[in-house]
Amino acid sequence: MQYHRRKGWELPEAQATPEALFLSRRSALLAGAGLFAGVAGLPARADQQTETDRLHPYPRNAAFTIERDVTPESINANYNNFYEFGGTKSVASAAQALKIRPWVLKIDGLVETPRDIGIDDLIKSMPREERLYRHRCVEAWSMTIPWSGFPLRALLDLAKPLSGAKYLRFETFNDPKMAPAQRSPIYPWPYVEGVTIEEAANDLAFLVTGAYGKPLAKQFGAPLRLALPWKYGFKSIKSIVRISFTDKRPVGLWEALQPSEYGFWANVNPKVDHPRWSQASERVLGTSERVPTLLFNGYAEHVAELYKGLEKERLWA
Ligand SMILES: Nc1nc2c(c(=O)[nH]1)N[C@H]1C(S)=C(S)[C@@H](COP(=O)(O)O)O[C@H]1N2
Ligand SMILES: [Mo]
Repeated sequence: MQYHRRKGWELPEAQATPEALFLSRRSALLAGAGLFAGVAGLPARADQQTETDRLHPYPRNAAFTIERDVTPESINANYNNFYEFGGTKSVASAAQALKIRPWVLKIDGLVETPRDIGIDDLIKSMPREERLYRHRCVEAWSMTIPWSGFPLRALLDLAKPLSGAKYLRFETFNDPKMAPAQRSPIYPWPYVEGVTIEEAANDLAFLVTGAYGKPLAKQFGAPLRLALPWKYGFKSIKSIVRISFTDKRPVGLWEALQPSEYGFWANVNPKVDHPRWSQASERVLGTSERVPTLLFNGYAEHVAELYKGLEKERLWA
């Protein structure tokens, strides 16, 4: 994050849709319409056609709608942070190299029964819904996305943590052949993030398997990513392969790299600036607006309670 500051004239609107992205959208649309199975002569794209694609769209949960306009998909899908595929915002095309099947999620550590579960079996067994969420990057830009997925709490119910489990530690794939930027020795790969078990059980904590009513595009962190909308975006780890229950506070990739700037809690607070820039306001992607940033990114009523008694912690960065 700290290595590339976007210039004012690098408008995301000016970026063309990469061909690979266009193709994956098109095949997702065809799959959604149930056309793929019956059409002869189409190239096999096993990578993009999955057992659970047809479950989209998930039913909208009206409890999580918001007043802001949804960020147009073409803008969101072409302005991403996914450092495994490069250090700019234009990684959508490179991220098409991400292989999303087979994909196995490992659940281990302090749980009743550690297990490996295939992503489609997981998706089929979870209570699926769509939610509109705000997303606030620590770099002071924001967007609004219709995420599809299931509450992280449902995964807690599946995992059955033991009483000693205090934290969840999430890990992204580590495959420099597939994701060449993982050859960079600057970053302590794989990408890691963590939350407390209380945060994981909060209503807002959401595991994402789709966006815009479709299976998750690769650059959004397919096939499974986190959405923690009251925290800065770097906490919302992409392309998760492992969730470990532990008694030790996990150290995230950014915290390991730059502990003076990025910490464990990373809750959004307009009054606590980043050491190198203000967090008071944010640029809304897809518009020319700058709007005031809200405490807990506007989600205080859901999460403020979690931090009572923790005032001595560095809760805001
Ligand atoms: N594995 C992984 N997860 C990640 C990142 C990343 O580089 N790698 N970037 C984070 C940051 S800084 C942000 S703002 C969001 C961006 O999500 P988006 O590209 O869907 O907007 O993903 C987060 N999760
Ligand atoms: Mo971010």
